[in-house]
Formats: sequence, structure tokens, C-alpha cells
Amino acid sequence: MKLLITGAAGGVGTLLRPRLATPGRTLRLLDIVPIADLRDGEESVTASITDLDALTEVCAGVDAILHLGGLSTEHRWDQISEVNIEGAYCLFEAARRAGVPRVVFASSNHAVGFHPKDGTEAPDYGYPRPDTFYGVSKVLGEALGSLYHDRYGLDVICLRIGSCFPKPVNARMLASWLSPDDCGRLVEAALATPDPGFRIAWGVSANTRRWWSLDEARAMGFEPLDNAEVFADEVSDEPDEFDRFLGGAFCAPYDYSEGQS
Ligand code: 15L
Repeated sequence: MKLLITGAAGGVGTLLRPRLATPGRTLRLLDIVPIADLRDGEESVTASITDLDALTEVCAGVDAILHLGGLSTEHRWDQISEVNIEGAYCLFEAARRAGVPRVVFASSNHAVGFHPKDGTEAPDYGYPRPDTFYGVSKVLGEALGSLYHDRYGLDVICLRIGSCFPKPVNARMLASWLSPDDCGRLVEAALATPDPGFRIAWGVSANTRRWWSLDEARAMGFEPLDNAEVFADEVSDEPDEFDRFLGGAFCAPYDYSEGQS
């Protein structure tokens, strides 16, 4: 089984590489920078996710794609549209041209970040309400996934990932944390679930303070085993005024002037 991981040199990609390495699986690691310290079962390809021809070649012989590539925080519109939006188009189109049957798309909670928290679990498939241009790019990626499923039959699973870091670093992450191990388990579920069609699921651990649904992820066979609460004593309880929204600080005003992106 050959799994292509885009953005493999990034934060989540680096956390997932060892967790997705299984006997009989080749990880084809794509990034714009070469990947050092390749392990058994890994191969590295240096290319841009906005180079459709290169991406189509890289997709040859691949069984599934985990698309992590792109900017992972807010940037100016020209940067987001050039990298994340064009990159998502190239990814789905390359998958179609190369006949890759399944794409797991790393969407984000910021696709729906401006929904206010209302004391109930935010449902899977919540209506888009992006909190940034970055969030808009995730909505666009989900929309492309939907189109490529309906028009071409690709299986597309969009994971609205919370905060995937080694451990939570602020009060919000006590709710939004997706542990690296749970992230690996969630991706495995998305890769293995039979006939998924088009899905949108939250990516979050079994946090005591969680405010996102786990229904769709569980329906794919995911069971989170970690809980951010074990780190509660290590993070400041200082509330942030933007924590009233699902997207937290991404909802704050952003300075797009030169040098701020
Ligand atoms: C994301 O989508 C970002 O890529 C990441 O940098 C975190 O900020 C995360 O969301 C979050 O909401 O904590």
C-alpha cells in the first residue's frame, strides 16, 4: 500500500510519519523542501503542491493521499489563494488524473471558526463560517473534495482538525487538542473505512472539555484514547476574549500589512 503525504515536512506531517509507518506500507513524502532522515518504508519527493504536472507524476501508483500541504496559519489573500487554494485544486485534479481512489484532506476547525460556542457539541458538517482567509481555503478544499466525489467518484474524507501538537499549550487546547497518537488513529480510520464517499468529521481527542462532535469520526471506526485534561495543571487558565468562538484567537483582527503575514 502506497500512501502519499503532502506537506510531510510540516508540523503534523512530522508527527504523523512514525505513526503511519506500518509493515507493507510505503510512505511517499512530498514537500517543497527535501526530507532528511528517511526511515525504512519512506521515500521523499521534492515538489510544489501547485505544480499539477509534477503532482500527477507523484500520484502514479499511489493508493491514497493524506493532504497536509499548504500554509497552516493566516496569511495575506494572495498567499493563501496561491498556495492553499491552488494547491487543493492541483491535489484533487492530480488524484483524479492518476486514478488515486481516496483523499484524506486536512481541513481545520477554522473552516467554521466564527460559529459561537453555544454550550452544545458543534456537529459534524457544520455550515462553513470561516474565521480567516486560511479558514476560507479549508472551506474551498472541502468544496473541491465534494465536487470530485460527486463528479468523479473519489472517496474524500475531510478532517476538521483541532489543535494537533505534542501537548496542549493554552486553555483553549484543553478542549481542542488532537493528540498526535489520536491523529494517527483518526487518519488510519479514514484510510480504512469502507466506501466512505464524501465525509466531514472533527478531529479531536477525548477531551473532558471538548465542544466538537466525535460522531462522524467514530462512525469511521475512530476511538480517541487521549484526554488533554492530564495537562490541565501545565497550562494557564487565562481566558481569551475570542474563546467565545470555535476558532478562538483566529477570530481576532489580523494585520495584513507587509511583514505581518
Ligand atoms: C489550525 O488549523 C492550524 O493549522 C494550527 O496552527 C492551530 O492553530 C490549530 O488550527 C488550532 O486551532 O489550534
